[in-house]
Amino acid sequence: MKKPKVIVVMGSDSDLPVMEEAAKVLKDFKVPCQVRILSAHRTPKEAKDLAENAESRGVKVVIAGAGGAAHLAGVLASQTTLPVIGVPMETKSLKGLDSLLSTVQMPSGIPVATVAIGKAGAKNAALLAVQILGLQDKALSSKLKSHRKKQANAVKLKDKKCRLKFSK
Ligand code: RP5
Repeated sequence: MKKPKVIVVMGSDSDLPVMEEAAKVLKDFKVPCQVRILSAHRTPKEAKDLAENAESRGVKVVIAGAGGAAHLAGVLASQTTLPVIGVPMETKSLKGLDSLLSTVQMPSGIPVATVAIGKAGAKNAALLAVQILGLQDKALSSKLKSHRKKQANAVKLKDKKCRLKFSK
């Protein structure tokens, strides 16, 4: 297995259906990643160790998803100077607003780049990681540019179909 450049961490296996969207995007871009289940509250020591050792292992970006009292991204960010991207999970009781606020409202000095709640956030977290890695990797950056073009072309096609349908 190649050395991971990105670590995708989540607070529970119940976060997996959302966080695997991040892993899928990284796989599509052929970015080696490691996926872990570690909790800021249930396995704090393991979470701390992971963040402390990530940089020396060659990791460049950490993506952390958690729900409810979502402290995982913040706790990891407190133990490393690598960029940490936080993904708030949607929750039953508060629809993810709890996760969003717990992840985004970091005190000054320890940033967490927080993305949207749920699957869109998980995908964007991975794309943001690719953008960060692309600063030092031209091939990856040009893959990202062609991904954007494909995405735009798909929307243009939908627009064309839509115009045709309603012009009849
Ligand atoms: C958080 O608590 C996890 O990230 C998860 O979103 C939430 C609920 O965890 P489970 O009770 O489903 O394990 O730490």
